[in-house]
Amino acid sequence: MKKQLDARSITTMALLIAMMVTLSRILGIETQFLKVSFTFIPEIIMGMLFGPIWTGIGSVIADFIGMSLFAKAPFFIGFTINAFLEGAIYGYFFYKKEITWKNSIQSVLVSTILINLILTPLWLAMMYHVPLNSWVIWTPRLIKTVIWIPIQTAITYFLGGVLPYKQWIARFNRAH
Ligand code: FOL
Repeated sequence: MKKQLDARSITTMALLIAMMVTLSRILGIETQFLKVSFTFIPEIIMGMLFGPIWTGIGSVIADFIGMSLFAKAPFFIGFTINAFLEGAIYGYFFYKKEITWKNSIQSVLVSTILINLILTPLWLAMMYHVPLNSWVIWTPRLIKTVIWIPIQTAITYFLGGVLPYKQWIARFNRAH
């Protein structure tokens, strides 16, 4: 029984990682200084099912696979740290939890502030040797942030309505 569950977990992780790679590298928009994608959707699902540590690890694996298959820029470790933290954030807010407006908004605000407004500007300044207050870092980023916060919050909350998380939680309780 335990073995079977592990096999299913690995298969589910692999599928979600493949979705992350596809959404971020093929269906995502990437410029030198900004990325826009729906990668957070499989990350939230992974977060609900597997928790912060495994979602962090899964996101790092997706970053490695995506960079080795579709690199458009040299590898930079800062974005691997982003991947881990972003996965961990969704795991923290959604592991075995119901998705509500409250945790949807919280997860979007924490990831936006920490990842998009603090760490990514630092990584971009380091990677491209531009000053941290440079307009190329902030102008597109602030525009995206204002537009993206309501979009990401609404999609996150909507996911809570379509995903059968009650069945998943019941399954956890039966398995443990
Ligand atoms: N190195 C690694 N390890 N992974 C990458 O995806 C990567 N990508 C680039 C260079 N080195 C990499 C290409 N350049 C953003 C913009 C350009 C860019 C990398 C990142 C960026 O602005 N990212 C997001 C948030 C962070 C994220 O999702 O990782 C953003 O705030 O828009």
